[in-house]
Amino acid sequence: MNRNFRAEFSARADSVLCARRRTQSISYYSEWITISGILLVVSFFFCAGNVAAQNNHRIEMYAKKLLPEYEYLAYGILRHEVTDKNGLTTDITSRYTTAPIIPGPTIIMDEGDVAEITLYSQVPIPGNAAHTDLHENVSLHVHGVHYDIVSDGTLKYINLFQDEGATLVQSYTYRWNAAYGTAGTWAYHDHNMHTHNGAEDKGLYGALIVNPASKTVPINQGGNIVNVPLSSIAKDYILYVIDDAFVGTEIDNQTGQQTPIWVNPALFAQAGTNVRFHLIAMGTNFHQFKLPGYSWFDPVTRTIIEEKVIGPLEKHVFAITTGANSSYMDTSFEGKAQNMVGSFNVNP
Ligand SMILES: [Cu+2]
Repeated sequence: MNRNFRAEFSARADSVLCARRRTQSISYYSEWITISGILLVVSFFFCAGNVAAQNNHRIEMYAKKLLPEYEYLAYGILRHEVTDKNGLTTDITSRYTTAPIIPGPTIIMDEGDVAEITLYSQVPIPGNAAHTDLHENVSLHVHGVHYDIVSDGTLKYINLFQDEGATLVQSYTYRWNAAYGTAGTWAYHDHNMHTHNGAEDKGLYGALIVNPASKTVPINQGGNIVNVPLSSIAKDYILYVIDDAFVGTEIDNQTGQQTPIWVNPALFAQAGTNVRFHLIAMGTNFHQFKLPGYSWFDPVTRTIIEEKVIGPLEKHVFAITTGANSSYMDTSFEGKAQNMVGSFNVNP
């Protein structure tokens, strides 16, 4: 209800603004053909950009045990439909594997999009004597984007309002607003299961990518920072950096297909293409990330770097143009001790 209102409101606001700009430019037309022509073109592009940006996502997810015999828990996707501003709906469920995965499914939105996500609990698995509490909560708590208090995904103990999670007998629906200014890569995770901080450490975590409305990505090209089109990013690698390993998902942007690649995965790319890394740290350790032979743009210091220290709950997103084979690694004392390294294979 609230979401529909907001979507409709902003759709109207956009069309009013766009109409006003066009009227303005048309009134100039009689006097200065050139100026009005420029204004018309500019306003058309501005409006066209707004029209393209705002999508409505309807997502159904579940949480369950990764495998019946494991203690690990994981999120999976049941359905993901996207309706654009023209009312055209696309079902993109087939981009995901149907099995539960760690990290959980990567949810990709554009800056300006809204999402409605219904979570179902399949934890505990019926018949498993170890966990049979029908009231056990599992939730989605997200960072970075906007939401109302009912979509915090925490327990009443924390939010002082209500338990915001799914149980075995009841689903829960969250609304996320990837408002302008929220572009970035963000964590989502459970906040309710077993403890008041959730079962994140058992595998209930995933990533949300909010792609910028500018549709560009900064990249280091021979020491210069160049903004390349987002559409030129051939692959996205999600690498959760946990205390003793990298845990990953690979996204092929030509098909949108998401493939779980698990622990310290081998990454593959074609030479001369642009790829983007999304590192999200979880746990308590500090990590020193390196990809020898490569340097990249650091959005925080706005300099070109070749290593990055990532602490608990921090994230680091960067894009590179692929050249030679390499390995990504955590070169901190702890990272070396745990052999936190994976190959980066570039096919010529
Ligand atoms: Cu969190």
